[in-house]
Amino acid sequence: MAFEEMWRDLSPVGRSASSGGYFRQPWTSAEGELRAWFAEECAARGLVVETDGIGNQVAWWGDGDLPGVLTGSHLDSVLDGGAYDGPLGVVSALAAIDTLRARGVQPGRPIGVGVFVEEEGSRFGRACLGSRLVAGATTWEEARELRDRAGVFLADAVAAAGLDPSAGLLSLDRVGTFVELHVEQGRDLVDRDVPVGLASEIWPHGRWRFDFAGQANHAGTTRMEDRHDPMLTYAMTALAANKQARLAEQRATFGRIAVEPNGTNAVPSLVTAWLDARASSNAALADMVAAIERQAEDRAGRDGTALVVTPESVSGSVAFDADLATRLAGLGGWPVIPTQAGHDAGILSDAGIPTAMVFVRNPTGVSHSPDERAETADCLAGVEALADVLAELTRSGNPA
Ligand code: HGY
Ligand code: MN
Ligand code: MN
Repeated sequence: MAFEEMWRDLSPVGRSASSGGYFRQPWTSAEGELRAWFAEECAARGLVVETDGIGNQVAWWGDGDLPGVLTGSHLDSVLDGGAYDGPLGVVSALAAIDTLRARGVQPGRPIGVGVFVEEEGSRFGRACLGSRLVAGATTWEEARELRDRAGVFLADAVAAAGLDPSAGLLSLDRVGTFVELHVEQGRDLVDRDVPVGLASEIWPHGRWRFDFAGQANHAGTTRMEDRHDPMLTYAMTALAANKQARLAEQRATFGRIAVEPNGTNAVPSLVTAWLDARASSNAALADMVAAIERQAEDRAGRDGTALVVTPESVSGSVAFDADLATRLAGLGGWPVIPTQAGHDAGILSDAGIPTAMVFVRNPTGVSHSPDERAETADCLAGVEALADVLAELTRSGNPA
């Protein structure tokens, strides 16, 4: 089965020998290998790939004037990420085309397979950057100034990857419907004991940079009462965020921190930490982040430190097209469930394109981790489900 062959081909690309996790950051050699792999797989299927100026890719099966159905996902990963988040949607899209062809299906409208770059925002800090640029939710003028942790500008990283942003971006003009297959990042399908589900919504979520400024000083000769220690303000803020999320039954995480000068025997001058916050509604997200900020400010006042909070990548709630979800769920009696994970599907839905997501069961629910898994049988069930969805949306005479 092509799925398993493609999966085997992808498996070693960008994989860490020590952790077994993946480092497939955008515009790096590993991700460049994935872009080439995708082009080869499309060519092997007689599909002509278009690669835009920043590395987004699309290949269409069929032509004609009817709006097409685009499916696909992303190939980049978080730092030390899992194998399935992103690539499962791309491999399944290619395998679903194989399945449709094996079934003898002649789609009544074009089917596209797409790959969006920098979905994770793991290098330049903006989630779904590729799809945001294609959908016009972010402009190239804004994005080109983004810098990675080494200070490399996005424009320079793209050029260094052999791409030319002046070549422009993919067009969504041909896209009537978008369907993204994705490994579930949670345990809903496991608890329901079903291999496949559809998405109802994406929780609002975002990333805020907290800059805690203090006074560098000697770790030994500075009395505790004389310190202005930003590490303390950060530590209390991390505890406050966890408490606020638990009280509100939402999500808050500080997973990334940078300390200056990061010395062992000095009180730091600056601690920068990134809050990832998510909630079941826009209002609940705003309330929780505001409460965390208030507690951080209060603690800064007591520590004699200074705090600046900067929103870096915020996405409002996404309610997927309910009629589309109901129609597609009916194909297999699949449950329709919410997700707290952001996806390119959310960006295209916000751009006004009727969008659906197909989830594949994750036996542990673990994601953004080398331990992320999905059983092959469930992945193959996902391919069959995606083929059913694409057949339904492209059947002659059917609305997309
Ligand atoms: O971070 C997210 O929600 C997604 O996995 N990019
Ligand atoms: Mn992810
Ligand atoms: Mn993803």
